[in-house]
Amino acid sequence: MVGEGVDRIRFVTHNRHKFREARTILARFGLEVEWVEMEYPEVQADTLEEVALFSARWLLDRVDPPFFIEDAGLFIDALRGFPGPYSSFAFRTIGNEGILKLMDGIRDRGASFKSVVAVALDRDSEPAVLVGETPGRIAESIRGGGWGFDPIFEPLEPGGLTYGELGEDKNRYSHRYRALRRLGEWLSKGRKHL
Ligand code: ITT
Repeated sequence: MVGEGVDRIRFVTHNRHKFREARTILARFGLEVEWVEMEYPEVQADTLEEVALFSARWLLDRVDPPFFIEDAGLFIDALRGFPGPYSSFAFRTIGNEGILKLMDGIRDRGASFKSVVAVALDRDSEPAVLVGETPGRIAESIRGGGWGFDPIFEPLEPGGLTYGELGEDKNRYSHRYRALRRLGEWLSKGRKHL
């Protein structure tokens, strides 16, 4: 069955934090991850799924499968899902301080972090899409280290700590963990577990 027996897979990303997290998470499933540090075109679309699928199809002609890419986004309830698919732009422009300013005086701090992984196992089939989502809230202030939005996002579980404060434990609760767990289970046990 396609997918069974894969024990090594490429991750195409220019983000070394993402690569490190993916390597740690997928090692638990006996999968070795090879980093392909490469930029690729990203379409501007309303969903992360569309963005990830477009990029994976483009990469199929340029990178040897099996490989995956990942597109992530922070969706803030009170801002009607903003920045969502525009998270990269929002981080580069207004940053964590800007997000906290937008949330000034807003009591509903609900948010979720979403990860969409597009996996290409061979050249002849359409890439598969796996989604992971972690519900949480936007902290009142910047707390902890990490990268990106880590210091302002508090996952509901384990509660009270930002991704930045969780350190390595982020990889037990994160959106990336939830999406990649599905990839790990699939590749170690076969397509029926998708
Ligand atoms: P790629 O090369 O894989 O596309 P990227 O850095 O462009 O990497 P994304 O578009 O997936 O990453 O992420 C959108 C934004 O969300 C970006 O600014 C990231 O810094 C941030 N982000 C994504 N995952 C995160 C995480 O686990 N913790 C904190 N911030 C994260």
